[in-house]
Amino acid sequence: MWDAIWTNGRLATMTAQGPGARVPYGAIEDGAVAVEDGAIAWLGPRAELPEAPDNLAREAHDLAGRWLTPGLIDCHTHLVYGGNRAEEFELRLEGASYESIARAGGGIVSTVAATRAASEDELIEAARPRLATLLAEGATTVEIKSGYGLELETELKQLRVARALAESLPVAVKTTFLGAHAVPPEFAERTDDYIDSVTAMLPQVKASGLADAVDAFCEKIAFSPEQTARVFEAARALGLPVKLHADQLSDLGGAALAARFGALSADHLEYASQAGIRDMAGAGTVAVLLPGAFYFLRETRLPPVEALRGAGVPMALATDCNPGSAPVTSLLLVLNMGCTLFGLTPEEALAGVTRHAARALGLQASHGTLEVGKAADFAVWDVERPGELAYHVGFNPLAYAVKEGVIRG
Ligand code: DI6
Ligand code: FE
Repeated sequence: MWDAIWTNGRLATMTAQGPGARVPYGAIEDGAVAVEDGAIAWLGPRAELPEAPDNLAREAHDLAGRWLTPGLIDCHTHLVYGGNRAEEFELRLEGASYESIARAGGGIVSTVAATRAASEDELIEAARPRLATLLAEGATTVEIKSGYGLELETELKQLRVARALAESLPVAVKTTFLGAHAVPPEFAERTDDYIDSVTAMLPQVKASGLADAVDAFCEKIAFSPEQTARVFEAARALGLPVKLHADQLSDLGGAALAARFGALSADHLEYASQAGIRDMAGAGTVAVLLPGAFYFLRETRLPPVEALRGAGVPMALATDCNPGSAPVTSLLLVLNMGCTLFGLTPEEALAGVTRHAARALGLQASHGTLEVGKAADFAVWDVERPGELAYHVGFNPLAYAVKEGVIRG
């Protein structure tokens, strides 16, 4: 007896269904999925079930023709932070420059101050509704970065909050240490010294067990490729996987740098070069595209989607949820933006928040597709076709989600 079975649904497995004959969305019409111990135990056309569903599982659920997809994965967020930047948004729309706001103590430094000042409980309470909003649209795994502490104690506080959120909500959280996010005020004009301090934090971050990966912001307004490489070398020495905010505002060779270190992902990539894309393809580095930041910053330079597609680089999509450049908590909106702004197909967009998002977190063996042996993380949708998930704007067709075999309330 399996623990539970879902029948009478249409399955978007997001796998390649057999060589040659590519089936869109890896779809199985009139499918069934069985679950045992939180993992997928059986999956296929209902007609191939050996017996009636009631004889096969302790619980039988009727999907009534709805679509079932892998649970959604948001593989790039900064959703643990203090305060917000709505006031900065208003000032900018009244004509204030980013620089004048920063000089007046606004910008990223204001989020750092608010995050340092907040208690762990305050950060949990601030982040919980943002995370809950992602869950309400079918997210079952979310990555959360630090990077608003910029000193060890607060960075660890952010990572503890990320872990605590996973305890209090039915979601898996992967954490990323982003000490190299910005230069804190106490290191103004001493960027190299701050990088020394980040590499000195890394052994303690590793020992804490609070970080699953290490990220950095390689950009003119943040850290150079050389400074980023120093962080990555220290991470590699500790056996921590790396990811990179790369080529968002200018081409600093971030894509190639990420590939050189075998990064799980290179994220943003609006200015990535052809050579960088080729290196990513060779290294198996996932491109994480972030249309919410592109939209909110009113950028015009599009990421090289055609070149990424041509090179066979897997493309993930994520919210980049953060208070400065992407106050976004909707993966469904990101699906839509991935299509309307970046030219992805709805199928590519859905793969970007399932299969490829899992790979961007190193979870491709256990998450991201509907396959026997993988985690039983599903989203059940009231839609006629899976492309509808990218089509609606501001409408949520989620019926319910399942996390490790358990229906989420
Ligand atoms: N890229 C960005 O655009 C943001 N962080 C990052 O790595 C900005 C974050 C902020 O302004 O708070
Ligand atoms: Fe980011």
